[in-house]
Amino acid sequence: MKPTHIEHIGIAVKDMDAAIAYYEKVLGLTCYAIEEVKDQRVRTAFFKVGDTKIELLESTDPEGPVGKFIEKRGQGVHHIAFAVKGIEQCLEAAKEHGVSLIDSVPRRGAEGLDIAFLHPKSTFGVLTEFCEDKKVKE
Ligand code: CMX
Repeated sequence: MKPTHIEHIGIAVKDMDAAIAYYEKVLGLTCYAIEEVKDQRVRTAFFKVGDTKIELLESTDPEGPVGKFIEKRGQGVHHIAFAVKGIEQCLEAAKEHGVSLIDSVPRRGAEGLDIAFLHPKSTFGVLTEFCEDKKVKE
């Protein structure tokens, strides 16, 4: 397995509108999409920086993953997502190396990508995501 690039960096924020204003006004980026991912109990906002995106994450439920993260650890970098090809095989390879999988089967994430998370306890403290855009053909 070799990721092609960092697909996005997920950043947990308490106030999405205030965070969007910072990324637009201070960094000069443009928010091109806002999307709620209901099963993850988050609202997301996206910015492009070259091939990589910044994904802001605002919790819609204090008991959801981002709500709990902010409660326990505060705002900040929540996860790093690698773009991969053949996400199922990448998960299998990670598992063979002893990595604990949060998602053993990919599921549908924001922007229609197939996504799966690896547990931060087995990835040196960084919640790690694999992403594959199956709409993109070789
Ligand atoms: N990065 C690093 N460590 C994290 C973490 C994160 N994002 N979230 C939790 N942890 C740590 C906790 O601090 C805790 O560490 P300690 O035991 O040292 O205190 C440990 O992981 C276990 O945490 P927990 O509170 O017992 O477990 P949670 O119920 O909070 O679950 C996790 C943690 C990662 C398994 C869960 O958040 C998860 O399944 N995440 C994947 C899905 C997700 O994050 N969705 C939101 C984004 C969706 C999107 O991008 O669209």
